[in-house]
Formats: sequence, structure tokens, C-alpha cells
Amino acid sequence: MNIVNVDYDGLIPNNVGLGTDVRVKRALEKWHPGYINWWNDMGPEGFQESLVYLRTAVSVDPKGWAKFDYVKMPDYRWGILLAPQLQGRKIPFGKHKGEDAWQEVPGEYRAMLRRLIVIQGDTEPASVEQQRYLGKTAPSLYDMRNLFQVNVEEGRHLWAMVYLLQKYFGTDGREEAEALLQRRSGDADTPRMLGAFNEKTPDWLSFFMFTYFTDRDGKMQLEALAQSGFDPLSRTCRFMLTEEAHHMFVGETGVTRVVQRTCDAMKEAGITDPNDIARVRKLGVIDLPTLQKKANMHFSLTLDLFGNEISTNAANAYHAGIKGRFREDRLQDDHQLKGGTYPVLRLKDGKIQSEDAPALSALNMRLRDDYVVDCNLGIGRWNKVIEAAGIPFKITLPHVAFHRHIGEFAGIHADTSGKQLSDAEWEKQKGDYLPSDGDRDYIESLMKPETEPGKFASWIAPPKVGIDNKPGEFEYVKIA
Ligand code: BYC
Repeated sequence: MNIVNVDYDGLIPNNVGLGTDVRVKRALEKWHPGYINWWNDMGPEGFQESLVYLRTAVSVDPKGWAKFDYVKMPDYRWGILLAPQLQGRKIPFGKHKGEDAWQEVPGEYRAMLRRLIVIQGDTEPASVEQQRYLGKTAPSLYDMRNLFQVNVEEGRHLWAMVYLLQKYFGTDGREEAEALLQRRSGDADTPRMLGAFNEKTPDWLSFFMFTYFTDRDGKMQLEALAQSGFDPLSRTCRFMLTEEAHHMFVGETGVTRVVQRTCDAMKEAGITDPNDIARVRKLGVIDLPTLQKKANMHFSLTLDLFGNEISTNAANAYHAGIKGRFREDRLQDDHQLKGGTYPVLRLKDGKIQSEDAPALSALNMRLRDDYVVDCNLGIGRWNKVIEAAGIPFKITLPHVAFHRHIGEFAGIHADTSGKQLSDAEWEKQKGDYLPSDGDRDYIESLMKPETEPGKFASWIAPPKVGIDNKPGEFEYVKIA
């Protein structure tokens, strides 16, 4: 079988030789109807019969792996795609460093691996559930198509994790695969596992912020898991990262286009004060301070996904060779972190202070720091648009202690500069930092669908280029 090209003959496209792996094939075929039911119940509402111009993976060759065509989403070929196996790959870090990468689950790490795969798997359908109603208010067919592309690929990422559970974890793997279809984002009794995946994505600015900030956590976590000594997990995550890039593109360019439109409208109207919110809103665009508040919210919720700054779970996973650092293979050290330290921001004697901690315990913090660096790159590009328009405003990331629910700062209130606030001060000031009901109502009032090909809602600029180089008036979704 050709490992690069995908076998499309059976029910489940794959490049893992499913045709000859009868046990796993049967297990996945049994899981398939439940997945389709979940998709129909919880996937994009109202567009299941529409034809969407989607990319589907036909290969895992980085130089050309996708083909574009019109598909009804329930007919999308969700498949199991692993990056090609690297001959002779060794475990790159931890106490087994230098040994052959595992092709089977090592018994002593079974529970740890299963937990990480389940957590990763749980986020994928959660995001589809969160974005379920957005199609109805899409600002253009181009954006609607991007939303649905993200959604079907998150569905595929669920398949990716379910394959690992079904193939390598026997009965409990099957049970976990079922449970992934049972939990629901935001449900009081059966919520999704991580906090940010139980929040609402109520409008398109939230969607762009989510794909910018939260999908970027996905990138960081997948990069760390792609380093895993468990080779099938590494290969799975490597291919998922190829798809993930588009999701962050949607977020970054989405926000850029909102900023662009706001700046253009302000310039046309001769408004130079970005804080003159009432006048800016009269133009039917999103004022920059509200955009900043949305960024504050999504950034802080996403920081929670990195877990505790000091984590024995993370240390154990690294030591075992299961979850590495961001791009471990490009780092130059012993890859075992013996005796090393890492500076961690902690709450000590009521103050936020940096303290050196054992590097092995501080891996969540380190990954979070790498994440913040990555986040700042795109924000620089948003600020360039504002700067070019001559508007005195800069989008910035809030302090890591701001609005936290997990880790060192979960027990305190802080403003966006990291200054601690009393409960009363926080209650009084939080509307300055996070979207207020009024902000939310205003954004909601803008969320009117625009379904004419080539047209865009008032609050967002068109993209510079089309998907698959299609012209501006291309009908990305044929709404049924
Ligand atoms: N909410 O030792 P700690 C994506 C729990 S996004 C609730 O610090 P650890 C995507 C934790 O489970 C990427 N609970 O945790 C994006 C632990 O519980 P137990 C998803 C939380 O393990 C957009 C306890 O607190 N992938 O792909 O070091 C669209 C102690 O915590 C939270 C992954 O996350 C929370 N936020 O770090 C679609 C990768 N944080 O076990 C997709 C897999 C912590 O003591 N997951 N807890 O009962 C991991 O690597 C780690 O489990 C975590 C947590 C980074 C999440």
C-alpha cells in the first residue's frame, strides 16, 4: 500500500492499511453511524444539504495533499491519515531517549497515553458544537465556507484520535471513543473536558478570536504530542498540524479584515479617536476597544488550557517520552532536563514574582511561554493595519494573571497589566477589560447573514485572495 496516497475504496478513507486490519476496520465501521448521528445533531445547523467548496485530503504529501470540490458536509470523506513513518525514528527525549520509537503502547504508560489522547480528542467535536449556529450569520459565503472547512477538519481530528483509541487501547479505547460522542460542549451534566471548550462562540468575532487563540493552543499541544515516542501518535499529530495551519489562517486573517474595515470606515468618516465608540459604532463596524476586549477574553480562556504552571502530570509525560516540548527536535540540550531550571511566574507572599523551578516541572509554563510568543506574531500584523491608517491604538495581550481559572492566578483578580484587584474593584472594572452585555448586544446586532456571492457584511473587509485562487464572486457555498 502506498503510504502517501490515501485509500478511498472503503467506507473510511485511510493510509493505515485498514483494508487488511479487520478488527479495527470493524470497530471503526461500528463507530461510524454514531459519528454521523452526532454530526447531524451537533454539526453546522441548517446547511447539511448545501454544497460546500471544501478541500479533502487525498495524500499526506506536504507538497500537495488536498483536492477542492463541492461536497455536502455529511458526505465529506472523514478519514484516517498519518504522516509517513520515518524509518529508524528514535524516542527524542525523556528517560527512553535514543531507544526505538514505540509502535505499540508501552504497558506502563498506557493510562497516561490514553488520557492525553482522550483530552485531545474531546476538544475536536467540542469546537464543532461551539460553532454550530454560526453558519446562519456568516458575513459572506467565503467566510461560511471557511467555517465549514474548519468544522469538517475538526471532525476528522476526532477520527484521528478515535483511530488511536480503537487500534491501540482495546475495550477501554472503544468505551472512550463512544464517550467522545456523548459529552456536549456547555452541557451541565456531561460537559466537554476542558474549560474553554464549554464556552459559547456566539458571534463571528468570537469565531475568529477562537481560531486565532484557541486553535493556536491546538497547534502547541499537537506540536508537543508530535514529538511523542509513541510513533502512531506522533505521525497522527504531524498530519493534523498540516490542516491546523488553515484554521489559524482563518483566525488571523479574519481579525485582520475586521480591523481593516474598522480603520477604513473611521478614515472615511474622519474619526481619529479610537475611543469614540459611539461614533465608530454608528458606522456599522466594530470599534477597536471592543476588539481588544474580545482578544483579552479568548487569550485568557486559552491560557487556562495549558494547565498548572507547575505540573507533575507534564513532568511524568515528558520523563516517560510521551509528550515533548514545542519543537523538541529543534532544541539543543540534553532532552532530559536533568538539573535544569525554568523561570515560572508564581504568586508568592501575595505578589506575582518570577521563580526558578525545576525545568521538568515547569513544562506547561514553558509551552505557554512559547504560545505567547507565537500569539504576538499575528497581533503585530493587526497593529500594522491600524498603524497604516494613522489611528493611535495598539492591540496588546493582557498579563497572564488576568482573568484566570486554572493555575497560580486562579485565586486572584488582576487587571490586564497584572495589577492585583480586590473583589470589589474587579466587579467594578471588569467591563473595561472583558466584553460587557452592551458590547455583546452591539456585536450581535451586526451579525446579519450576507449570502450573495462576492458580497461582505458591513463590518468586515473582503479577503485579499480567494480560497483555491477563486475569484471574488465565486459561490463558495450553494445554499440548499
Ligand atoms: N480545564 O497537572 P495539570 C485543540 C486538569 S486545543 C479543566 O496542570 P496537565 C483545539 C488536568 O486535566 C489542545 N481541567 O494538568 C483547539 C488535571 O486533572 P487530573 C488540546 C483542567 O495534565 C481548537 C488537573 O487539572 N490538547 O486541539 O499538566 C479547536 C491538574 O492539572 C484544565 C491538549 O490539551 C482545564 N483547562 O495539563 C479544536 C493536549 N487544565 O488528571 C481543537 C492534551 C488542567 O489531575 N492534554 N486541568 O484529574 C494535556 O496535555 C494536558 O492534559 C493539559 C493539562 C495541558 C490539558
